[in-house]
Parts: sequence; C-alpha cells; structure tokens
Amino acid sequence: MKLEAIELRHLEMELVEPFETSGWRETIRPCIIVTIHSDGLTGYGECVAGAGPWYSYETIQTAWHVLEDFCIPAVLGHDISSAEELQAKLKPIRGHPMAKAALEAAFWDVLAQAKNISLAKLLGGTKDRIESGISIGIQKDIPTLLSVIEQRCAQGYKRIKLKVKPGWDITVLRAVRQRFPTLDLMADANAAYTIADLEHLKQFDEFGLMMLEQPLEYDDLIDHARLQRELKTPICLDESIKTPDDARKALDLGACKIINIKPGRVGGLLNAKRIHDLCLSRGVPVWCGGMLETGIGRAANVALASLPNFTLPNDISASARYWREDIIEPPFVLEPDGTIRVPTGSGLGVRVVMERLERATRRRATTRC
Ligand code: OSB
Ligand code: MG
Repeated sequence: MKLEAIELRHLEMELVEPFETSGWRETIRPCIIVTIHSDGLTGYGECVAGAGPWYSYETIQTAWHVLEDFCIPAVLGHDISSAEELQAKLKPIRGHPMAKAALEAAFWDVLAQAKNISLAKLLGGTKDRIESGISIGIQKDIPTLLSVIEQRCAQGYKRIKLKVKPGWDITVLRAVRQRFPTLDLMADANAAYTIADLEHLKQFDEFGLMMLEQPLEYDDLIDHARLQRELKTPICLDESIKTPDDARKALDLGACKIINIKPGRVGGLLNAKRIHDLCLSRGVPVWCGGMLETGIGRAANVALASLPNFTLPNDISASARYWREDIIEPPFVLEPDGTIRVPTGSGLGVRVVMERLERATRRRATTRC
C-alpha cells in the first residue's frame, strides 16, 4: 500500500453532557482525525489526545506536531504492507503513543479495505457483538448520581463504572450499593490516591466491585503490587500500562489482575493486540477502555473488543451517550441485551459523513508525496 497523501483534521465535538474525573472535566472533546489515501482507498484513524495533559502528557497540539513533523514524513510515499512495517518506520520517534496510534489506525482501515474484510476480521476478532458498559463521571451529589445510574440501567447498560476520588468514594459507593445491590459495578480513580491511602482503599472491598481501576499514580507499578496484595478487589490498570512490556512487568509483579486496553495509550492496535495475546496466555482478562471517541475511534475499539480475551464489559457505549450527532453512519446503538454489534463491512465498516466531519473541523493540513 503506497501512502500517497495523509490529511490531519483537528475536530471539536460537544459532549452531550460534561464528563468529570478525579483530575479534569471535559465539555468540548477535541480529537485529530488522520486520513490516509492509498491505492484509491481512504482510511480513517482517531487520535485520542486530550485538550490538556491530564490523562497523559500528550495533547492535541503535541500530537499534531509529532504527526505532522515526524510521523507523516517517516511513512509518506512509502509502500507499506503491514502494521509491523509501519511501526518500524515510527520506531525512532520515542513516546507519543496516541499520535502513532492514530496513524496506525488509519493504516489498518485501508489495509482491511484492500483485503475487502472488516477490521475486526483482520485483527482476529471472533465475536459478532461486544459487551457494552458505561463510565459515569463525578456528579454534583449522590441523588443526582443515583438517578443517572437508574436511567443508564433503563437504557440497557449492564455494567456501570463510577469515577471516584477522595471525598467522592466510600459514601457514594455505599449509597449506590444500597440502591443497586446486584449491579455489575466498578470504580475508576484515574490515579487519585497514593499508597499512603492504603487503609482507606481497603474499604473498597466492602462493595463487591468487579475491579478498581488505576487507584495509584499514572506511572506506577510497584505500589499497585503492594496494594493488590492487601485488597480483595481486583486492581485493573489503565494509565500505567503504556506498552506490552509494561503489561508483562505488571503481571509479573502482581500489580493488577485485569488490564484495560486502549489502543491510543499503547501506541496502536498492534500493541493492543499484543497485550491481549499476552494476557490470554496468562489467563488474565482484558477489556477495551474508551477516550470519549467519535464513531471513527469507536469503530476501531469495537473491532478490537471482538477479540476472544475481551471477556469483561468494555467502556464502549452507544454514540448517543457521547454525541447529539456522531460523525459516522450508522451510529453505534445499544442492543436490548446490552451489547453493541461489530460492523461487518469492509474496513471500519462505518460511513464517515463528510459534512459533519467538515462542520466539526477547526484546522486541517494535507501532505502529499
Ligand atoms: O480513565 O477510562 C478513563 C475518558 C477519558 C479519559 C480517560 C477515561 C475515560 C473514561 C470514559 O472513563 C470512557 C468512555 O466511555 O469513552
Ligand atoms: Mg481509566
């Protein structure tokens, strides 16, 4: 596949409702859409870097810079036939996984289209639907949260993830458990605690959570291993797992029992698949996390989550949970059984609606060879 032209678009999409975590709040979600033109085909990938360096050090601006000035020049005009080959060209560029992942995703899309198969099939997916969960941000008070959970359950979500932080944790979880005693429930702290909070964190064991996601520092493995020894609740790592090597080390150390895989965080679908395969071989379940993606990023996540070891519900919700109008058709919808269907069409298997893409675009640059 000769990469003839690569386009970058900086989009801004207004969320249906603000999303608040322990560390930041988002109302307008930016992203970069990478478009690869190759052999008459058009492939799309989404960069999940945020407006600021809150979740990771990458931002829309750093990702644009690294894509435009380093990643694109490294691959443009080259004839590339696999994601491995693409990543070999990006290897001299250290870090910036979200920038690389977006380019790689667009490449996977053209590659699947060239083979006239779905991305899910190309990645080795085995499921025709994936389990959908929903991540609920920090709310203004407990009654509001309880009514939000009630609405989400009524919509068909079968697993609820709550964002927690010091001061919005034990009392909140106790109230939720009292009202929803059997709900599949988990909590995500986005690194809001330290190992000094060990005694406090032990209280989480009271709630029968499926897992506690990223309680400690965003780059830590050692303290998580200590915490996991003291907790009954399985720890799931998100921010701390940036590479397949990190995943191996985390499992060797006992820092977690579950891994949240996000292609953007680990530098692309290839590394995501490698982490999936490693976890499968070690009997460790995985699930696909989310970064409030548009339908383009969501389609890639759905394809990834169709792999066999994605055995826990994913942070992949319906398009309507994020956007009044997604930039793809058809939108992702929740089936009555709490799942989302894996598209079967060629590539991502969704149609990008150009006028919506255009309307959300704030900046655009095309490089041709
Ligand atoms: O920590 O999983 C996270 C959103 C943005 C950044 C980080 C996270 C999240 C979510 C939302 O929890 C997941 C989604 O529905 O996309
Ligand atoms: Mg998380």
